[in-house]
Amino acid sequence: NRHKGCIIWLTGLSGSGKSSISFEIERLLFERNVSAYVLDGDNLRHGLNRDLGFSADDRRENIRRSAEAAKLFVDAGIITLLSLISPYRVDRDAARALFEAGDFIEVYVKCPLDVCEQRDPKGLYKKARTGEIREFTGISAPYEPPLQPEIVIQTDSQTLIESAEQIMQYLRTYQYL
Ligand code: GGZ
Repeated sequence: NRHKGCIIWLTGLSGSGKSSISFEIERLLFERNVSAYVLDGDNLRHGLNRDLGFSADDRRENIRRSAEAAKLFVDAGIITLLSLISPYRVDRDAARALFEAGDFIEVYVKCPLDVCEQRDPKGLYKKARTGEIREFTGISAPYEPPLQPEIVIQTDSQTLIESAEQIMQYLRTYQYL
């Protein structure tokens, strides 16, 4: 049962819900016997990108390598989910350029900064506020929202199931499923 691959690129603030949505979709696709794989920014930074920090240059290189890795999975026909803050528009557009038109699905995981900061699952916002972590996205480093994302998900007002279903619907509409 071979499908055409695509990349679902989830961009948004830390704590916006990118990883949770990715893994929920991976689970839904697995149930349907569709090959899917999640590449998570935080995980990639433990291996492939362990030499990189959070300067604008390092983020660019992080995104470039992650996109190249994702491209291998897409070429293999896998629905690939990549969750990266990817705060700079120019870097996301460079990633998009690696893929065939239509195969790059930019998902803006939209959530107000104060809600992300309230969630603070790893205590990183607290550390960013005290200055213990520098160049933290949303606090001391920029986040440039996508201008024309294929999908916008509002995680402060919709459930995880609704968010995942929104992406599944897109995949059905564009015949990736
Ligand atoms: C942003 C940081 C930082 C700084 C550590 N700024 O929510 P998390 O914790 O689990 O995932 C975030 C991850 C961000 O890595 P990305 O590869 O997605 O970033 S980028 O696309 O901008 O290269 C966050 C944690 O690392 N983290 N320090 N200063 N996020």
